[in-house]
Amino acid sequence: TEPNKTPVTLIGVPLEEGSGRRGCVMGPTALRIAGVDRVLAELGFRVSDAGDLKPEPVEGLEVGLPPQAQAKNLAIVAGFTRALEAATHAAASAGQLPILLGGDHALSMGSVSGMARHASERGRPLFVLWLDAHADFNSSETSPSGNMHGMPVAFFCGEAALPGILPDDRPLVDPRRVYQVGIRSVDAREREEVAEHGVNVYDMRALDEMGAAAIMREILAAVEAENGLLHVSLDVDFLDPEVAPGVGTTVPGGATFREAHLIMEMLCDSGLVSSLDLVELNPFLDDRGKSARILVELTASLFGRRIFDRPTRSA
Ligand code: 5AB
Ligand code: MN
Ligand code: MN
Ligand code: MN
Repeated sequence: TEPNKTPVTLIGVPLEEGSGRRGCVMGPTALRIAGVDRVLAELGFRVSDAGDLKPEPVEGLEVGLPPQAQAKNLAIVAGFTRALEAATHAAASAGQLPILLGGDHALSMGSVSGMARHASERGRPLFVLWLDAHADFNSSETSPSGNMHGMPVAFFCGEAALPGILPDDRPLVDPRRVYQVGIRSVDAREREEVAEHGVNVYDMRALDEMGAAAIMREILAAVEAENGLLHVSLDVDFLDPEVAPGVGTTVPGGATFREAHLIMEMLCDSGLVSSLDLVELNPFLDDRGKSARILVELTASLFGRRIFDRPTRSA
């Protein structure tokens, strides 16, 4: 292991109750079998594995919801959110880089909130790079499904109408510091919320027209300009379903392997990434471990695996 590299902590999150179907509970195991710890160790990182979280549900929160609110499995998701907020914050505070092995995307309610607390303690702004087919900006009032994996961005921006899960005075993420790439499926009311709150959206058309490199240069420049920390949240459905079929919410027309790979390489070169979610992997729907392996490949690129060393070039 190399002493100058930030040690990595893996946190397994066997959560599937935020999604509408079974299977994501197997995600952490599939990612370990695909070798996520091994590739990081080969790249010279000290890797510790915190194992899988098994928090108790938090009952009784329904009473605080607005009328007509829908939030399925709120007690279970709330238990994970509290536990993950604490675990992610603790790892980052101890000088480690947390990697959340999901688990459905509701887990980002906790991981990003924990990083927001960490960043605010350091006096630095937290930026979020959201790689996803979906904006995940529904609230308990706007969600068409009630599935909480469609709400995490609204939650950590303080807009999900889900009181009582975390303290009211918790540090939030400014939606203008959220950058979404790969978006191609947004609900009607969610679209209005995203625009109203100033979330930066690079949808699939932007990815086609600008290319991944130009998009990443803009995002990384914004993070650098404010000396921010950058949390990366990678939803499997960011990728095209032909690349990564192991996900419950496939949307055609997603990112290619090469686009995703370039994004990871540019993130690595930036040195700005503070934390990572690998989410929505559903091994039950996967094709012989293909999607788990691709997530591990992308993680390796994000942490420095490269084909050839190249001279550092200015952006
Ligand atoms: B994912 C939908 N917008 O809220 C909803 O996979 C889908 O974490 C959410 O991005 C997809 O139910 C959540 C229709
Ligand atoms: Mn998502
Ligand atoms: Mn998605
Ligand atoms: Mn609003």
